[in-house]
Amino acid sequence: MAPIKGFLFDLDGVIVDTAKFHFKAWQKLAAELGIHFDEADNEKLKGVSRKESLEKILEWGHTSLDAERFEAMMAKKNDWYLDFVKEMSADEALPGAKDFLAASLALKLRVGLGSASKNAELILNLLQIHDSFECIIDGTKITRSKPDPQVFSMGAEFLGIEPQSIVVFEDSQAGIEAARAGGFRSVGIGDPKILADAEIVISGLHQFSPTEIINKLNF
Ligand code: B16
Ligand code: MG
Repeated sequence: MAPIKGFLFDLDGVIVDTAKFHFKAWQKLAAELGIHFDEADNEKLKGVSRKESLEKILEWGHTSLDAERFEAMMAKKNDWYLDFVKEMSADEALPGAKDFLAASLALKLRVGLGSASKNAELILNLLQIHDSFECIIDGTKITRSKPDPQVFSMGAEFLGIEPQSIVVFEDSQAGIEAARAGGFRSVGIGDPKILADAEIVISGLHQFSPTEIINKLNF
């Protein structure tokens, strides 16, 4: 087995719970469009880009929008989302996330971010952990969404490490699929039933240290 040299972290659901803000904003938008939108629908949008999320919501509502209205609705959702995000304080990182990042860096592991979000840099700055990441591959840099492995492959390229030596930490099914498709090691964060394709599934970054994760993957 190749030695593990780096970690690539997803943002929403791994480092911070911004899914609750995405949910509130999409629900408000869906209501305005007369479309039902619940927590189960929101689950299907995890790791999915903003554009594809709106496409799915419109599909579920059996409706469509012209290009101009589509853009306006995406902008509206993002404004509402950012209103929630801007209220976040630096201590809103998920339990254990900051310590896990610090411990990874102390072990001299290479650390990067692989997120579908176009707001990733802003969120990392708000949480005061921007500097923990050697590379930030986000929604502003990619052309293909998860489950395409592009976001993680770009991270691996930037770090100069082979995918089989990098562990991807992901909370979404699409993200785990992307990690596997790109040849990465994978750790799912959340429900083992939803993340059945991950090599191991943990409840959060508070549960194990980086060394314990590496030992589990090498076992
Ligand atoms: P934005 P991740 C993803 O973040 C979210 O899980 C997904 O729900 C969201 O639609 C997507 O980012 C795009 O976010 O509207 O901020 O560009 O899990 O890939 O970190
Ligand atoms: Mg996520």
